[in-house]
Amino acid sequence: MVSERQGRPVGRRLVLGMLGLGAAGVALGPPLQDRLDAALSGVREGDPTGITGLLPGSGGFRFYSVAPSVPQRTAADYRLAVDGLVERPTTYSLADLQRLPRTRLVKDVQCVTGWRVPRTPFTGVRLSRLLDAAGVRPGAGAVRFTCFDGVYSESLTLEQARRTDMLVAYAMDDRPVTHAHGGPVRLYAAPMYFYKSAKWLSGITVTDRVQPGYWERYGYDVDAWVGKSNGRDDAGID
Ligand SMILES: Nc1nc2c(c(=O)[nH]1)N[C@H]1C(S)=C(S)[C@@H](COP(=O)(O)O)O[C@H]1N2
Ligand SMILES: [Mo]
Repeated sequence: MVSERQGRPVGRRLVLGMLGLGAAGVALGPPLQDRLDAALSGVREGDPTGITGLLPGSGGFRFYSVAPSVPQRTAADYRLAVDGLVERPTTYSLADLQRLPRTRLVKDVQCVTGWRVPRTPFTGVRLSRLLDAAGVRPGAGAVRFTCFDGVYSESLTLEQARRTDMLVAYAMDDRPVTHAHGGPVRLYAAPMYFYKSAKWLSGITVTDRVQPGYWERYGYDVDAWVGKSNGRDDAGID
């Protein structure tokens, strides 16, 4: 279905990760197994990080979801909770987020499997601002992201999360983030492979240490720096 002409071979460590995926599936029982099978149908198309589709007019983006269906959240009913090891747990509406100082970044989006979309603007609030507003408590070391698809999760170290190029984004391509792209609000972890950019973001929880995210349990690097991780340093990614 999806042509992989621009794809690159899946790296050795990713293949090892996929083997782990099969073994984990056996141990975890049928419902998850179904989802893993669905995800693995993506692998057969050369892409291990989810179900992919290339929609007409998608501008080169693929749409990924490890969940079979995802509820819609409107601008009116969307909520983002910031909690965990913080002084002031806070819940934001979309309007609350949009009232905060905004940051627009324009960089290439890059999936770990090799596809890339050049110069894609994302606009939102710096993650560091939300962390500072909540007041991170001593002893915290990481941030965990949860999603209203009920399945996906991601994580960053606190140091990574405080970088100025980590956004809680409500616009992509200078338009509201669409449902297919994880709207109304998704994470945009600009310096990392796109699997870090959790879609349908519903929770930001400050934790003591990193809890590996969805794909990271199956072999992906937690520290997903573009060009420096997932065994692809010498794979020719430019
Ligand atoms: N909630 C959620 N976030 C997710 C994923 C997912 O399956 N579920 N897939 C990740 C992967 S592997 C990629 S490449 C990007 C894809 O974003 P897009 O669908 O907007 O292209 O989202 C990331 N965030
Ligand atoms: Mo991905």
